[in-house]
This record gives sequence, C-alpha cells and structure tokens, in this order.
Amino acid sequence: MNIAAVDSKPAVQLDLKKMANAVRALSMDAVEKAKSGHPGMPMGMADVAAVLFAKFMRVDPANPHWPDRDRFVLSAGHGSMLLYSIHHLLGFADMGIDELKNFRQLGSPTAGHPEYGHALGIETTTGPLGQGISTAVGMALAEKLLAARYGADLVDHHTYVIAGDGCLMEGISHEAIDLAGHLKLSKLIVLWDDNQISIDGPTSLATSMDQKKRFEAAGWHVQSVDGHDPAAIEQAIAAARAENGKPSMIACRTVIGYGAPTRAGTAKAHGEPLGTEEIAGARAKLGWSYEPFVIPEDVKDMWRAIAARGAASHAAWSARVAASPKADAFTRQAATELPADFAGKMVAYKKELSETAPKVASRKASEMVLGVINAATDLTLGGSADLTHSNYTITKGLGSVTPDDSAGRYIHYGVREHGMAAAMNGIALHGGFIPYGGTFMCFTDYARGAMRLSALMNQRVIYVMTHDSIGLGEDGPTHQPVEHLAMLRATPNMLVFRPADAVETAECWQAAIEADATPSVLALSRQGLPTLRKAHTEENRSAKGAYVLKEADGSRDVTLLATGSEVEIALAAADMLAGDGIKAAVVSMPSWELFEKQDDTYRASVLGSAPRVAVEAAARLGWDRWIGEKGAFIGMEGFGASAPAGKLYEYFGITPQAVADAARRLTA
Ligand SMILES: Cc1ncc(C[n+]2csc(CCOP(=O)(O)OP(=O)(O)O)c2C)c(N)n1
Ligand SMILES: [Mg+2]
Repeated sequence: MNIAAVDSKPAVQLDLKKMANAVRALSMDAVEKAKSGHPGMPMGMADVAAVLFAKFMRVDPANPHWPDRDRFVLSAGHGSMLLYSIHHLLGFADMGIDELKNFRQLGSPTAGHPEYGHALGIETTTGPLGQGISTAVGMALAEKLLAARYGADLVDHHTYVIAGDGCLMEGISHEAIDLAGHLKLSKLIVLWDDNQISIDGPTSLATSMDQKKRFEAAGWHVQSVDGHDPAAIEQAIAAARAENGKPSMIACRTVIGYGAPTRAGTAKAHGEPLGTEEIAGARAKLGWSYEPFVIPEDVKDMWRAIAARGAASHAAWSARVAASPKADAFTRQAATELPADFAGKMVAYKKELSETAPKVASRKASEMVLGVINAATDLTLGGSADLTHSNYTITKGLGSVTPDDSAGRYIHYGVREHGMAAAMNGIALHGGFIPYGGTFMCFTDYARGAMRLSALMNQRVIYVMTHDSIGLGEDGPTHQPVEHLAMLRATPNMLVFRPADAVETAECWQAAIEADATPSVLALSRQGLPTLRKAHTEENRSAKGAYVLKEADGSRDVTLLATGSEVEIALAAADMLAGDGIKAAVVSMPSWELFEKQDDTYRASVLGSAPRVAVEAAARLGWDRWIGEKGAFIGMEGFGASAPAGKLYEYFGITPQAVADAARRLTA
C-alpha cells in the first residue's frame, strides 16, 4: 500500500530554495510566452508556497476530490501561475508542461485567473480580489461543522489562503475576517503577501491600515515573518496550526518579483512580462541555469514527494472511513446526496398546500416549505444576513451555529450580505451541505460579486431574497428592488424564481434544490398572496418556467403574462376583460430561464399567438422577449416610494384595471 511504498523509498532531501525557484522560473517563463500575466506575485510568494506545500499540505493529485484534503485558495488570483506551477510540479494529470506553455490561451486549463472546474485541484475561482479569502471562510466553516458531526477521524483538514494587499483592501475581506474570527475557525490560515505593492505603486498611496491589528481586533491569531526565510515560515505555520480557538493570519513580508534584478520590489513586477533581459538577470540572481520550462529531475522528485505523502494520507483516511460506523452517512453527506424520498415528500406537501390554500406571503410560504425540506434532509444549512425573522429562513429544530457549538444548521451571518454569499460559495464548494441564505432582495447588490461567482462556478447556492418589490411598502425606495430581477436574469447560469403562491413556492424550492450545478434566487413577497393553484398536480409546473394558469374561455384574444405577486392582478384583469367579452389567458412565469429551456412547441402553446400584456412590479428590461413587438408592459418606470403597499400599486398604476386597459387597447 501507499504508505509502505513511501516509507521504503529513500527520503527525498528537500531543498526549499530550489523548490521555490522552480515556481519562479515556470511563472516568469509562462508569462513571457503568453506575453501577458502576473509574474510578481508568484515570484514573491514562492518561498512561502514551497514551505506550505513541502511541510504541511495534504494533497493527492491522483484523487483531487478526496473530501478530507487540505484546501488551498489562491485569493490573489492574478498570481495564477503560482498555482499552475505547483500543480505541474506535484504531477496533476491535466497540468503538463504544454499546459504551462499555453498559459492564458483559449481552451487551455491555465486560464488567466484560476477557474473552478477548468483544472483539477482548483478549489475556487479567484481573481475578483477579496473573494478567495471570503470563500475560504465558508470552506473552513463547512469543515468545522462536518468535523463536529463525524469526528476528527473522518474530517480534519485545514484551509490555507494566500491573500494579497488587494484582497485585504476589499470591503468583503472585512466581513469575512469578522465572521471567521467570531466563529473561531481555527483551521483557517491566511498567508498575507505583505509586499506593500499593488498596481498603482506602493500601497501607501491608498492605505494606512495596520492589517495585523485589524485581524487581531476580529479575534485572529496574528504573526509576522520574513517571507523569504523558510525556517521562519515553517515555524509560523506550525504555530498557526497549533492555535486552537482562533483563525490565523501570517503577515509574510515579501519582495514582489523576487529575483528580478531591476523590477523586484516595484509595481513594474506586478502584471506584465519581465522581458528577455530581466528574465536572464533573474536566472543569474536565483542561480537557476536551466532553459525555459525545464525542471531538473531532483527538483521534480522533491515536489513529487509531497504528492506521495498526500496519497499515503489519503489511503490512511480511506481505511479509517471504511472502519467507521458512520461510513455510509458520511459518504452520503460528503457527496451532498439528497435522500431518495425527498421529491416524494415535496409533492405530498404541495398537495397539502393546494388543499389548505393558505393566504400567506411567499416569504411565509417559503418558511413553511423549508420546514418540510429541512426535516426531509440534513444537507441544508440555512442562514440570513441579520434578517432571520423577515426572511423567514429558520425552521424548528435547526439550531444556531455559535462559536462553541457546531451542532446547529443555521448561520447568523450578521449584516454581511457579500460575506454571506461568498461563505455560501465556500460551503457549497467544500461539499457536504446545500447552503441557503436570506436578505432583502434589494441587497443582492451588496452580495453581487459573490453571487456572480456562484453562477460562474456552477454552485448550488440558494438565495432567499424576500421583500421583492414595491409590495414591501413603507420602507420605501431604498428597500424596493426595481432593476434587480433584470440584473439577476441577465446573469448566466442563475435561476431566478418568483413564485405566485404557496404551491409555486414549494415547486420553486424543489427545483432550486434539485438544480445541483446552478445557483438560484427565490424572489419572495412581503405581502400576503392567495393560493391560486387549488387543483393538485403531481407535475412540478414551475419547473417548466411558465405555464397556462388559466386558459381563455374559447380562442384567446389576449395573453396576460405575470410573475409572483402580480399573477393575482393578471387573474383579476382577466375577469374584468371577460365582462367585456374579451377572452384572456393568464400565464404564470415563475422562472424565465427554465421556460427558455423548454422546446418551441411547449413555449408556443403557453405564449399563444394573441397579443400579450405582461405585468410585473419591476423594470421592463427583458420583458420584450416575451411580449413581442406589439405587446404591452405594466410595471415600474422609476424608483418606488414610501407608503402602504396597496397605495403604491395604485400610485404606480400596477392594477387589474391598468392591465385590462392595456389589453383592450391591444385587442381594439
Ligand atoms: C475586485 C477587483 N478589483 C480590481 C482588480 C484588478 N487588480 C488585479 S490585481 C490588483 C492589485 C492587487 O494588489 P496586490 O493584491 O497587492 O497584488 P500584488 O501587486 O502584490 O501582486 C488589482 C487592482 C481585481 N482583480 N479585482
Ligand atoms: Mg501587493
């Protein structure tokens, strides 16, 4: 077995300086060949990375998804060549030397910034500064919660982050640091590339922050080291690992572009090829005499010893899992596998809802549905950015996660929408949980950077966005989303659901949970909505994106399209029109994206050939796709206002009367 193989080999003598220089050389050569990229950061942090991997990281390149591997997050994603060089040296199957030579080229796994899913072992997409460190908080949190459930025998790994000055200047880092310190995520270790340089020049141009004090104030264990002194780095990482109650930050004082004769220590090293002369100078200075992209066998062996050690750790772990009484439960949870009876329970509850026909806000319906979901599976991990009792995101028995109690399934993310979204990405990427979290829909703006990454990374993160229109009333235009649905719908690979009643809410939740490679937004009302779907259907009608809720009595004169709280308005308008002998069908469109995926025949059958009027208490942008050239739209043209919801609908002309009038004009 692996362990014996490693033990029987003569121990490889590690030369940490040579190991680091291999990373430096590959990084500057690849950037040079691509004629673009960022050599400075990999060259500056090569010593730190070499120590981290050589002495601590448990990674098995042959099994990159091994659940108990250490996580490495390159938050300073522009330094992607650091990661690609390391993966090449470790022997990742998809990271041969040709891939490094193809850095930044179309179709190559070595994209400009590390992209989750593009190459094995990339734990998260980084590049938007601040996201990596904040995503890592979610990974470390998931680890802590799983360790509490399954014990250190099965779950015991670290999350290491390399973050730059830029990551720490970004506001999201503050949310993340605060949350991690509060939750005592002691297996989170951040290595700060303290090179005092960013793009514009020295960081002193823009910041006087004492980062160490900032981390300390948030409850972190903080150390400083010379980032080019391997022994000091090793000692600091060991001390960080020994720290029990706190996450750790190590300020690694480094020189950007270390080795480059004229550019080292300057912003010129940050983001452009060094050029032939500077590279030749760096080779001489580093004592690295090999040709571009050539790594000597002895250095390769040093890096591959890390992979062998990882494989041995993995094998030992697999043996522990096999012997564990919790093996089955753990394996299911680690794979985030829904129980077989999940769908059946959802359909049964939907039936109950159509029979009891509650008149509740869709946020309340969401809470009722979550009661069923959270009881049906323990994979869900709920939370809210301090709006638990407005978002209705907690259900009976979930229990709050606190710094010293990891048994619960509910996270109080605090007033940190962006940090919450990034942490949920990390939780989903880690595996083991389906994270959902709430805030007011207007504040999707605050969470946007991380929500975009949920979509780009194909992560199942569910955003419970309540107070979804002027229907929230008195809190006024600062809180009333208008343009948000358009923004969310414009985001690729994002499912946006706006259910019209309790039955649709159950259907949308089920579709969101079952969409395992797509984030979802549930846009939910504050105001009460009647149950419109009183006839039970086995089929998830919302999963088709749109469907005919009420067919016209005879051939259609007009089709009324609506979502969420405005479906009720469309139904009332159809009744008014019937009084005038105008035959209107009503289509509910809870998810444009899912409707777009249906075949032409189905879409045509729903939309019909009669003129169309759409009603939605939001911006028009996007609706022309559905109403066509000659259609009409009833909705918002500007910001909302502060008043009771009913008054606002009248004031902004989003009424059955207005919809009926528009229909009459189209059919005249
Ligand atoms: C959110 C975000 N804003 C701006 C950028 C563009 N950008 C890339 S790197 C960088 C400077 C980062 O400085 P630092 O983290 O110190 O990196 P170093 O120059 O030390 O490598 C900037 C502004 C970005 N990638 N993400
Ligand atoms: Mg810097």
